[in-house]
Amino acid sequence: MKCSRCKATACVALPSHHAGFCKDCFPLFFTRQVETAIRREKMFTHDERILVALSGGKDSLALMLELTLQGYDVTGLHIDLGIPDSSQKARAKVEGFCEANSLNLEVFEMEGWGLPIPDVKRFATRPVCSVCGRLKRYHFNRIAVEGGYDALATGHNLDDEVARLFANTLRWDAPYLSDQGPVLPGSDGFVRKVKPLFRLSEFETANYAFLKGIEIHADPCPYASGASFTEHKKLWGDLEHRSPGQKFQFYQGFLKRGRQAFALLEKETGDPLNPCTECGSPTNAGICSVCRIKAAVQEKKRQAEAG
Ligand code: Q46
Ligand code: ZN
Repeated sequence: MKCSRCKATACVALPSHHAGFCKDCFPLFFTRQVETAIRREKMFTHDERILVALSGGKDSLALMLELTLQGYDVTGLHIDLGIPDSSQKARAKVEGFCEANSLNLEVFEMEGWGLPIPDVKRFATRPVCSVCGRLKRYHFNRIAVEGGYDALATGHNLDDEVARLFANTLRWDAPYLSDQGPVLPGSDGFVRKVKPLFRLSEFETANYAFLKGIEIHADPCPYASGASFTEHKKLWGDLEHRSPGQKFQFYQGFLKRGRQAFALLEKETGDPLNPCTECGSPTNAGICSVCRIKAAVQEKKRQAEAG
């Protein structure tokens, strides 16, 4: 196969685009996709300050590098979850990457905040991943708001978005369906959230990271259950193989025709938000769910230690 751009030997085949690219032209394709996403969805401008959530995986590091190369004002944010071995390794990859590329980085430690994820696993009543995910989103938002950033960018790719959309659709989960998309506008207490990689598949970001020589943290989290999202991704991999371009069409179709209907539905039922009396984050209860989870886990830990 020949490169669609320069006719050299292609190393990345992209059936959904009826194209293939060599190692020099593929990053240009990647750049164009990110540029298109930012422009069409009006994600942010070169005058704005962007906080980029960095887990250490291929997507977040690829995103950070690409936004830097495009001249955006970016700062990385890594949350150290405090999971033995795994968190040290992820953090080392993020720190090494930012140092090598002279990028600004903030690190937030869950242990220092009083709730390392191993405590959540041991003492929370709900599955560790659902609490961990909530805590991460809470801190990403809080740190972005407190730091006066204009937007929070995450490395979600097309496969992540399609798997999530599919799961939400299977449950007809209206609140989640009304909120899903590449841009979530900011509002009181909430920073604007953007996903500049939403046009690119996991395969494409992996190739970009590889061709750019990014060293990634590839080990799965020891607490990951995998379950439904991974299954959905496999299913979609099959569909995409049979009918290239299907994933993107499904997602774009939702954005153009589905999302609005759910947004209208939710507008009428959404509860008003007030600042949490403990931490100041927006909530529709007096004390936000994160402050309640934190207090409950710490209390259970105290009881366990007291014997
Ligand atoms: S949610 Fe669950 Fe992840 Fe948190 S506990 Fe690990 S697997 S890190 S994306
Ligand atoms: Zn709170």
